[in-house]
Amino acid sequence: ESAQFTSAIDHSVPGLKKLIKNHLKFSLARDTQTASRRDWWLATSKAAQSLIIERMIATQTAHHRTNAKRVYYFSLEFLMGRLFSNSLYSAGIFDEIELALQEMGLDTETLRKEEYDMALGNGGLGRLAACFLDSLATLDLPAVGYGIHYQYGLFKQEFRNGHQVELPDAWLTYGTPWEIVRPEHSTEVQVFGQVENVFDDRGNYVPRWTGGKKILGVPYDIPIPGFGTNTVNFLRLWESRAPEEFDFEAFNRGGYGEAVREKNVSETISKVLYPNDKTESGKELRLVQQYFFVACSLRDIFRRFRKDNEAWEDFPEKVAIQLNDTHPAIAIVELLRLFHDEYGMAWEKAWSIVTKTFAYTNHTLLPEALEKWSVPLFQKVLPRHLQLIFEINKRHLEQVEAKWPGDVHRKRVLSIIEEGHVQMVRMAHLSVVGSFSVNGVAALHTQLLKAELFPEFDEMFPGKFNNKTNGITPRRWLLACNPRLSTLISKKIGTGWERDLDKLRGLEQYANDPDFQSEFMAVKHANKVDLARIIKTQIGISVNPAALFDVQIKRLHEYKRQHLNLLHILALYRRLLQNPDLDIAPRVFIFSAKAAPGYDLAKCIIKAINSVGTHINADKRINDRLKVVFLPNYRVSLAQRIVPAADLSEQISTAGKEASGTGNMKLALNGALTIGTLDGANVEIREEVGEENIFICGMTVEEVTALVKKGYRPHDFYMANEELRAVVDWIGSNYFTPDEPGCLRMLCDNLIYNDPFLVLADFQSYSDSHKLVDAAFKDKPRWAKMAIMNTARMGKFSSDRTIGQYASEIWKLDPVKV
Ligand code: 26M
Repeated sequence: ESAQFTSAIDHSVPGLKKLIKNHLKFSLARDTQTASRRDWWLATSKAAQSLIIERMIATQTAHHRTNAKRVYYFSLEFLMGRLFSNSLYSAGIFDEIELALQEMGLDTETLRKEEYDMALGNGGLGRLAACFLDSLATLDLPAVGYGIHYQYGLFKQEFRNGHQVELPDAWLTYGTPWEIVRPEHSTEVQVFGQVENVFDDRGNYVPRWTGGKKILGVPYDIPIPGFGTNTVNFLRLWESRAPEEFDFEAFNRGGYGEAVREKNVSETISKVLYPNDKTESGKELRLVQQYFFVACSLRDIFRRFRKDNEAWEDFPEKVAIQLNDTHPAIAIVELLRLFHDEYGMAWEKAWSIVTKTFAYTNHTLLPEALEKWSVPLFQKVLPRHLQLIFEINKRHLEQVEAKWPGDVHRKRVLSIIEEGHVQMVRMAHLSVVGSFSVNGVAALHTQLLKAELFPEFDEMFPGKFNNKTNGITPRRWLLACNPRLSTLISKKIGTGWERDLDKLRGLEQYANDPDFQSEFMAVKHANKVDLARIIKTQIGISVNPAALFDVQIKRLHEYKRQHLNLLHILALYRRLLQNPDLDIAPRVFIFSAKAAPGYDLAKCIIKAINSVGTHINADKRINDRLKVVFLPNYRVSLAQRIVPAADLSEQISTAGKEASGTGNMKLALNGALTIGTLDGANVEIREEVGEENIFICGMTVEEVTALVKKGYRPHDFYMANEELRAVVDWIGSNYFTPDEPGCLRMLCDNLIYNDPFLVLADFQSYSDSHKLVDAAFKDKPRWAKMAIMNTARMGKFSSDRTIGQYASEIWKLDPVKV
C-alpha cells in the first residue's frame, strides 16, 4: 500500500537559500552579518530537517493507515555520529545546498565540522544500531529505535604525557537541530518499592508492586531518513525527569533542599552513558537505566498498538522487538508483568504472546562480558520482576525435567538463576528463554554460540539459533566519508550501488586496467594527504602520504591485541637499527582507541604505544621510515576521516574472541587490505575477497582451543624467540618511559606470565605476514589490483543485506512504500 506525498517546500537553490535565511532569522534570531559558523550550520541543518520532517509525517500516516507491523529496536546505545551530511544526502539536496551555501560565501565542508558527534554508544554494538536504523528506513521498513537520551555521551579522550584522561562529552551544550521533544508522549514508570498481596477487582488475592519511586520519561525523537526513498522513521530517546517539577511532599518533609535533591535522583538516570564495552559488575544505576527506558518504550508501544487494534492476541502480528544484546532484556519480564499483573491476563497466554514478540542478538562470547545481576540487587530495584523471573525459571526447569528427567546437571546449566554464594540472574539465559529467535553476528560467532556458549539451549530449542552476519551502511561508510572514491565508482559503473552494494562487482573487470588502477590509487593518495594534514594539526607529527598507512582503530581491549601490533612495531624498529640498509616500505602506524576508564591494562597499552611512538618518531637514524601516530578521541567522525585513507586494516583479535567486527568491513570497502586472524567476520571477508587479496595470520579457533587445553605457557614462547624476547624486555625496561620508571611493567609481566589472549603465541606468524604485506606494497600494480578487488567484493557487508535478512527471517516484516 502507499500514501500520497507531495512536498510543500521549494527544493530549488534559491528556495533553499531562502529557507536557510529564514531559519537563521526566525529560529536563531540572527542576521546574516552577525551569524557565526555554528549559526549557519544550525540554520542549514534546520532547512534540511524541514524537508525530512515533511516526509516523516507522511511516513507515520502511512504506517498508521495500513496498520503495518513494526519492528522496535531496543538498545542502550545508538552511536549516530554527525547527522549533517546524511541528512543532506537523504533529503536529496546535497548538491543544491552546496550551491546555495556557495552563493552565500559558505561551504558544506566547513559547516559540517561545527557538529558535535552524537556519541551515545561505546563502539561496535552502538554503531551497528545506527547502521541498522539507516538500512531500515532505506528498505522502507516500519521501525522505531528506542533508547536513552543521555545528557553526556561517551567521554572525550585527551592524552597527558601519553596517558588517557577522560573528560565529559557535553554534546547538548549548544542544542541539536535534529531532535524534537514530545512532552505529550511522556510516560510515568516506577522503580524500587515492594510487593504486597491485595484483592484485585475480581476478588483474587494477587501480588501488587507498590510504593516505588515514580519517574517521568520524556521522549526526544530523531528523524531517520532513508536514502533514495520517502520513508522517514524515527529514533525515540527517553529522558528521565521528576514527575512533578517540585515535590511538595518532600518539601514538607525536608524543605526546599530535600525537594530539589529528590528531583536530582530522578534526573540522574539519563545523565550519562556507561563507558564500558565489556564488563561492569552490578551497578544499581545501570539496572535502573535499563528498566527505565524499556518500561517507557513498552508503554509507548502499547499506546500505538491500541490505536489500531483490539485483541492482545494480535500483538505479535503487529510488534516485533529486537533486543540489542541482553542490556534491554528486562523488557521480557516487564511485558509479561504488564499483561499478567496490570491487564489480568492468564500466565500461559501472556507468556505465549511475550515469547512470540522478542528476538535477541548476542554480541559476545567472552564469559566476563555476560550480564549477571545479583538477586539482592534485583530484589531492591525491581522486586516484582524478580518474583516473575523465579516463576519463569520454575516453569522453564519443569520443561527441562520433562525432556531430560532426573538430569540435575542440565537443570543447573540451563537455569536462569546461577546458584552460588549469592544467587545471580543470568540475563543471557532469560533472553534465550523469552525470545523466539537468538542470533549471532557472524557465521563463526553463531557456530561458537551454538557449540560452546549455549549447546544445551540449542538442543532444547532446535531452530531458535540463527546467524545474521553484521553489515555497515554504504551511505555513511562510502558515499559520505569517501566522496572521491564514490565519484570514481559512479563514473565507472554508474550510480545505484548506494542502495545495491553488490553492484560494486562491476569494478572487478577494471582491476587489471592500469588507468583505473592509477585513478583508484590517486584517490587513496589524496585521502592520505587529507589525513596527513589532520595528523599534523591534531598532534604535530609530519607523515609521508606515500608511506603505507597501517591502521588499527577500535576500542582498546586485550583481546583486540593492540599490543601485538606494538610488539611488531618494535621488532621493525630494532631490525632497522641493527640493519640500517634494510629495504622496507616506509610505514605510518595509525592507532585510535578509547580504553574503559577502569581498565588499567588497556590504559597501560595506550601509554606504551604513545611512549614508543614518541621515541621512534624522534629517531633521526631511521630516516622517517617508521612513524607511530595515536590520534586522540576516537569517534565516528574521526573514523570517517581515517577509513578512506587506510592502506592496511589491522584485525588481529585472538581467534574466537571478536564476535564479528564492523571496522574490518568499513576499511575493506574503502580499499584497505586486511591483515587479520580467522576471527569474526574476517572469515567471511576472506571468502568474499578471495584468499589472494587478504593477509591471514595467527592461530585458528581450533588451534587456540588446543593450545589452551594443553596449557599455554607464554614464557616458553618468550624464551624460544630471540626477537620477541628482546622487544618484550625493551617495553618492560624504562627505556621508553625514563621519567616514569616501572610504568609499563604491568604490560610486560602480563605478557610473559599470563598473556590470556595468546599474543606471544601469535607473534611470529603475525610478523611473517607483515613481510608479505611489505612485498605486496612495493609491487604497485599488484597492490592496486588487490585494493580494487576488496572494494569490488564487499557488497555482502551492506547492512541492507543484513536488515533484509532480519526482516524476512526473524521479524516477518514487509516494506511500506510512502
Ligand atoms: C555492559 C555493562 C555495563 C555497561 C556497558 C556494557 C556494555 C556496553 C557495550 C557491554 C558491551 C557493549 O558492547 C559490546 C560490543 O560492542 N560488541 C561488539 O558488537 C559488534 C556488533 O555486533 C561486533 O562487531 C563486535 O565484534 C563486538 O565486540
